[in-house]
Amino acid sequence: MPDFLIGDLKSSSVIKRHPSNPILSDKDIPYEAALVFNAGVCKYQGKYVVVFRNDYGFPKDENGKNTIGRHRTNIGIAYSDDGINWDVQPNPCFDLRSEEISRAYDPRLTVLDGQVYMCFAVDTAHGVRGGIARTTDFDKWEILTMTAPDNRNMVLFPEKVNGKYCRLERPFPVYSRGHKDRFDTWFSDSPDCCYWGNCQLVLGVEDVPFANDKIGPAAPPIKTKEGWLTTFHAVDIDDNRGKNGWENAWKKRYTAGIMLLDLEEPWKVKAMSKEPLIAPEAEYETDNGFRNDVIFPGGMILEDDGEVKIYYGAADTVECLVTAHVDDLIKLCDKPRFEK
Ligand code: BMA
Repeated sequence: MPDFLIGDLKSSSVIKRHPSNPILSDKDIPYEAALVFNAGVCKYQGKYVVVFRNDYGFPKDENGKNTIGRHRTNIGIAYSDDGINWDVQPNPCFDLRSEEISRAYDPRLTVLDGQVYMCFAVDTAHGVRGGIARTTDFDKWEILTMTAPDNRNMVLFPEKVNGKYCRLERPFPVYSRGHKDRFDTWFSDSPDCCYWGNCQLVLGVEDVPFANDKIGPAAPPIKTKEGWLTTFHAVDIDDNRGKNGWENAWKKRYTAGIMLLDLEEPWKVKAMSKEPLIAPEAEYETDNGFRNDVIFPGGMILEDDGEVKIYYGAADTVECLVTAHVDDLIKLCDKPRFEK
């Protein structure tokens, strides 16, 4: 049992769930698909582009229904004119598998200097790694870097800061954090997107009042006058939770938080909200999913009129969208990092 329980959580009143939610699910995919979620989204050459995680090939029960068990993962791609209705391409666009690598997943997209960068997690025989690949056509990908294990949830900033590529990441130390999931959000930068250094702690799990387990980056940051505005995911455990979704006993809840990072020194939290931005409430977030009560943002787009679209995986099963005005999101960030 964690030291303390979090209790009920509500989403902020500044976000609106899109009436078309889920905006992408297995039914939209023209190849084998079961769980379509945790997508990265960007605007590139006049189109919205989504790359999404697709988990498929689950064992079936006697009625042909998917059951929990060994399965596979690939990354699919779709284009859109409005960010809501998607033209899903006939084949997946990224699938890393070898003796060493079992899958790549949880892609996040960033457009930087006219090219598209995709951060992704990789399960390997020797631990979880974070990778960054670059493309201009979503077909040929150049893998630029892979972290040492265990690390994932990497997101790249959309501009270099002081001439360096910048990223947020979530290494997961176990020995030194009491053999528990006490995981935090880190920053590093790089001259070439290959060699990374200047590692700095950004946000500790103890800084987030709605987490009692672990936190990590969510969607790549967007630039505002006030700072880099960015979401993060926060996890709380309650051992009283039991059967939940397909899982026999899923005791975690994933919410999304929001913070503003300094424009020049992006490892510094200028201000943050001490309340969740999105907490699981809608039926597609709380019921009938693979793992219910999971909100996992992977894409954030700032439109010219100030609307922010936040794309998130819901219940590890479908992809959803909330919108908010950028000024309202900035206003939510009203507390210093260390205030309880
Ligand atoms: C994390 C990752 C995410 C997933 C989340 C909730 O550890 O595996 O891909 O959405 O758990 O299951």
